[in-house]
Amino acid sequence: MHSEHRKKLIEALTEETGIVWIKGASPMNRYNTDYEFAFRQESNFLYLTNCHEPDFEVIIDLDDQQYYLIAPKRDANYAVWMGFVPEKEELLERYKPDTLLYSDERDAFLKRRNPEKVFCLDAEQAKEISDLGFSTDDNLLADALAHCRCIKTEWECNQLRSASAIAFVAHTKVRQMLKPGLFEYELKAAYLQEAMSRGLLHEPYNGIFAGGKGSAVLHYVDNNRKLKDGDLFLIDAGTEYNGYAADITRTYPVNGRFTDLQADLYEVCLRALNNSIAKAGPGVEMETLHLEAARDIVTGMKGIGLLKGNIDEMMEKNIFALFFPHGLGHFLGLDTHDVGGIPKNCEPVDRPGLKFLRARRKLEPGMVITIEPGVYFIPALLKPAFEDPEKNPYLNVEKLSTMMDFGGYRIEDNLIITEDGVENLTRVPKRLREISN
Ligand SMILES: [Mn+2]
Repeated sequence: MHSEHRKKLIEALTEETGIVWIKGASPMNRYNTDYEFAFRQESNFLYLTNCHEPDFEVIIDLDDQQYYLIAPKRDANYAVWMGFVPEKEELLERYKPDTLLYSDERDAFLKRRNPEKVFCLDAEQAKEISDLGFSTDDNLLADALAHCRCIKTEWECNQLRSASAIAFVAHTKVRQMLKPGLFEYELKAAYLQEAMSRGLLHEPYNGIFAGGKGSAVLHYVDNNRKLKDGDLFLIDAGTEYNGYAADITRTYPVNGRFTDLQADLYEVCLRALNNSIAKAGPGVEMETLHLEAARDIVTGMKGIGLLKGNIDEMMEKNIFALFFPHGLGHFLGLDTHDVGGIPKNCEPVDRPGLKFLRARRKLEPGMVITIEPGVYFIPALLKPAFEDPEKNPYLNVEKLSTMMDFGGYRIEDNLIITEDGVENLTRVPKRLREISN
């Protein structure tokens, strides 16, 4: 599986001569203390090696396709404090490099090999090699890896399926527990219990467990408030399986039953999601999906009397971005906001709502994306809009002014783009009758 990833990279750099060198991640500490964060390998390094251990390096020779893994030379002191130091045979068996080197052998190896060019991930890593007197390139490699990583292999799709399957169990647990009076962190604890007790020790991102007005804060992570009867509850939480992420959001009524207005708005958000999923597939542009979802939201909100006026005009004047200020979705993989979403030659857009779209390209089979429309009532956006003569005519100010603590909705599924459409990885229920009594 990882040999396939290395092969893809060699193919992507087929015009080039020399070697790829990447330094994997080192442990990270909390400020200047000896408290060490849980180790998570850097994603490009993980992609090429499946090595979850700190302080390793990799060399891939573009000329003869040899794969070298460079292990840190550890001393007895390390074994005493940090744990088991594998023997050379164990490392060969575990990672199957063509050659295993130790860190103290690296410079001599590079001198012997004397590559025409060394391809590095970034300027900082390149400096370590150029200081040794070799010619480096820190431009091509990151793009080549993004090119490889954005089309998933079947093995990668299976990791993503497993991540989604466990996230399903954890999301279900939270939905079943939800009731007024609980603290947001109790739900987070229950979620993590389900994931961690299945061996998933890493979160792919800091989960959002937000009741009431916190649900309208896009990256709310305080998770410390008490849930109130009648409020919305938004959970945006994933799992990481062999490094691959699930990223799932649901919005529920805290007390198990939406009010009529809450239910109507839920349906607006859900319709935008369902329509986007129905339209997604090879050849479709993410920007088109985004604007069509925005149109669904504006149309739905007009239908329930929160907006008024001509839909085309509201689209033109970016009224949608007052309620849906983030991107419709992003690539998903080893990183939650995975690489490859925005091609290098892509012109930046400054349009509200679209400028945060993290995937702006034509979809192809093997790409994995999230679709996550949202409808939020954010005082920081709405209050100035009430006073803005360009926007005010489209807003039902009287009604919207009463909704400053209403919160918001986001519903998010994970999709694999297939030859003829999509495979939806997310099974967490989302129909109104499944989540509200
Ligand atoms: Mn997401």
